[in-house]
Formats: sequence, C-alpha cells, structure tokens
Amino acid sequence: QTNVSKADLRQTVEHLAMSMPVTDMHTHLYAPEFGELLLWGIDELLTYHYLISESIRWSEEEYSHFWSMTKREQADWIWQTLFLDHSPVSEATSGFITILTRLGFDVSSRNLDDYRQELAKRSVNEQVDIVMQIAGIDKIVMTNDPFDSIERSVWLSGNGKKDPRFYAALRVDTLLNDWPLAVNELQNLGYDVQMEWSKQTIEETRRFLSEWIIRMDALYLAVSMPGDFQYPADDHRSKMIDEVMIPVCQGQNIPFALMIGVRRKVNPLLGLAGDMSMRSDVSAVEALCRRYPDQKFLITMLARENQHELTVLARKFRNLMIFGCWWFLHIESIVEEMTRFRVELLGTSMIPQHSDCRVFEQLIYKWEHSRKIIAKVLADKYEKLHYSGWNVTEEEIKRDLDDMLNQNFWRFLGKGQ
Ligand code: FIX
Ligand code: ZN
Repeated sequence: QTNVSKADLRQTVEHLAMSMPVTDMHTHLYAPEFGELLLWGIDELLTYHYLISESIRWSEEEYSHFWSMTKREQADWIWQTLFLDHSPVSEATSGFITILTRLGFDVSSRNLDDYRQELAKRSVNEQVDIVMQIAGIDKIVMTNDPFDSIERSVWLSGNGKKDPRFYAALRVDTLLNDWPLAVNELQNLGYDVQMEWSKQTIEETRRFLSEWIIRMDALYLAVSMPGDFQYPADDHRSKMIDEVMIPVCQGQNIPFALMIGVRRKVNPLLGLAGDMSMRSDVSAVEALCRRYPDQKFLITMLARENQHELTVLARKFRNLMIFGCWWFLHIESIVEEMTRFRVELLGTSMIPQHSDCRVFEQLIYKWEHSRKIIAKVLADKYEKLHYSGWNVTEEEIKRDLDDMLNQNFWRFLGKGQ
C-alpha cells in the first residue's frame, strides 16, 4: 500500500486519470469491419456536425451553398473559417488542435495538406490501433441500428462481432419515435406487425428485438427522446416501453438506456447539426425506476437545467445509472460543474463521461479533456480528506478511477470483473 504524500497527490491523480484504460460506453464509432461507416481522418474531423454549426454562423451564403460543396471543400472552408479567420477557442475547434498535436503534427505550420498527406499513408486498421493507444481507450460501445441497411448486412454476414474491442448497443429510436416508419421497416424484414397495437404486433416486435440483441450481443437497448417525453402516458411510447422494451430487456437481462432532452431539426437546413437541447421531465425517469425496480436504466439528459435533479434521483434508485455529459454539455466548464456535483452527491458511483464520438480521432481530445477535469475534481476531494488525516493510497485512487471509467458500467450490466 503506497500512501500518497500531499505534495504528490495532484500529480498522482492526474497521471493515473490520464493513463487509466477507458470503456467508452456510448459512441457513434464502428469497428473497421463496418467499412464506410467508420469515419476517420482530417476531412471527417473538420466536417463534424459540431463544427458545421459553429462555422456556418460566420457565413453569409445560403445554407445550400455549404451542402453543395464536396467533403474536402467543406473541410477546407471550415478550416479557413474557424481556424484561420478566427481562433479555435471553442471546445470542438480546440479539440481538433488537441488531436493534431497528439498525432504528432506540427500545429504551428497550419498546413492542412501536410496533415492530410501524413494520414493518407495509414490504413484504417493502423489508425484505429494508433488512436486507441494514444487515447487510452480499450473498449468502445457503438450505436447499432438494424434498420440501417449497410450496417445490417455487416451483422448478417457475421462480421459485426469480429473485433473484440468493439461492443454493440441496439438503438431503438425508430420503434419509439417513428412508429409508421418502424412498421414499414419491420415488415420489410419479415416481421408480421401492423400500425395498430395488437398482441401479434407486440410479439413480433419483441421477437425482432430479441433476435437482434442476440445477433449483435448488444450490451443494452438505447434511445434518444425529446424533452417532452412523458411516462407513464396514454401514448405509443408508454405502450412500447411497457409491453415491448421492458419485457425484452428483462428476458435478455440488459439495461435500457434513455438519452432524454433532444429537439431534432430545430433548423432543418443544418442537417445533423440542426438539433437542439430541451428541458425534460425527470419524473418520467422516476416513474420508470419505481415501476421496474429489477430493470436497470442508463440515463443521460441534455439540458443543463435537469442535471442536479437527475443526480439526486440517482440517490433514490440503485437501478438508475447516470452517465456522461452529453453533446452541448461536453464542454470544459459544464463537465467540471457536473462532475463536481455528481461526485458530491454520489461519490464515485456514476459514469462521469462518454465520448459520443462520430469520427475516430475524436477519442483523443474528448477523453483527454474529460480525464483532466475528472482528475482535478477528484484531487480536490482527496486533498480535503488528506487535511483531515485520511490518506488515500495509490491503489485506492486507481480503484476509484477504474470504477468511474470502467467498472461502474460493466457491473451495472452484470458483467463486472
Ligand atoms: O442521439 C444521440 O446519440 C446523439 O448523441 C446524436 O444524435 C448527436 O448527433 C451527437 O452526435 C451528439 O454528440
Ligand atoms: Zn450519441
């Protein structure tokens, strides 16, 4: 047992937080087997939807002008606009600089084509290995939708489960949020469902989910919900949750993840970049947790206004695991605020962060920025203990970080080591 002296405490916590391997429990990344679905490289990074919304603010052209450009032209224009004409001080722009630096590029040259040429020498498999190594990520949970035909064919060919670093999460947004489209998709896949809610439709939808959970080895079911999601309610969502999602999750013994508080397409002209956040009703989660004490719920919310109440709710229900600082909350100031009060209310019994990466190299900045903040918050707390005469050991610091960055997730799934 190594007692850490006051002088070394901060440094030790920071060092351990920066080097602890991480399970990234919600991303939009894919294993290399998924081909074109796995996004990586300079042009994908620069055309990330976070950067699209930031850059278009400076443009005086029609929105359609941006979309008429090739990906490379879009990337060049975003680089010019957000990095050269203005300074990259936002989270997403400074994140791109962090990526370049950690990949070993000379950011002072500001020569995008050099960076492009360097990466062009690498294969996707090499880049995945390099990035996971730099970012210190050893397990990545994807977002998987059987209604996506490209993705579906990878699963059906048996290639979806080949890379042991990647895990599946079965996304059920269409079933909950666009039932007419879901009916159409299910029918095309050979499930005997109708728009009308019947015993047959319920059974077939359950069969679809169970079959796909098994095929993907899905760790959990996941959905994103608008802020006006109510539960219980006399609507399609409540019926689908009570009669399909919960029974299937219980049968397969997996959690249900709800990401609540998105308002899609506030500005449709921006595409994926046009979604907004929205305040939500935490009592919907409360009702779910109370009604289904044996069902585990992974919950994150998008509105800053909901965070404290949701954290308090987690004190009341052990079947509720809060996770991540989602999307617009994934900025330094708010990650720090949220991490601090989560630790103050829950200790280390939560999942402080997920990356939500869409482009592979983003793992580097999203985790580097978050790890630093997690280290800072924990170091403050350990330091306070130290003044009271309670000395944490290096092993205990490691244990706490491992809980937050890995084990809380795996134990919640019932798959702890
Ligand atoms: O619903 C989600 O999983 C969101 O994270 C995405 O839809 C969103 O576009 C995103 O990438 C946020 O980080
Ligand atoms: Zn996401």
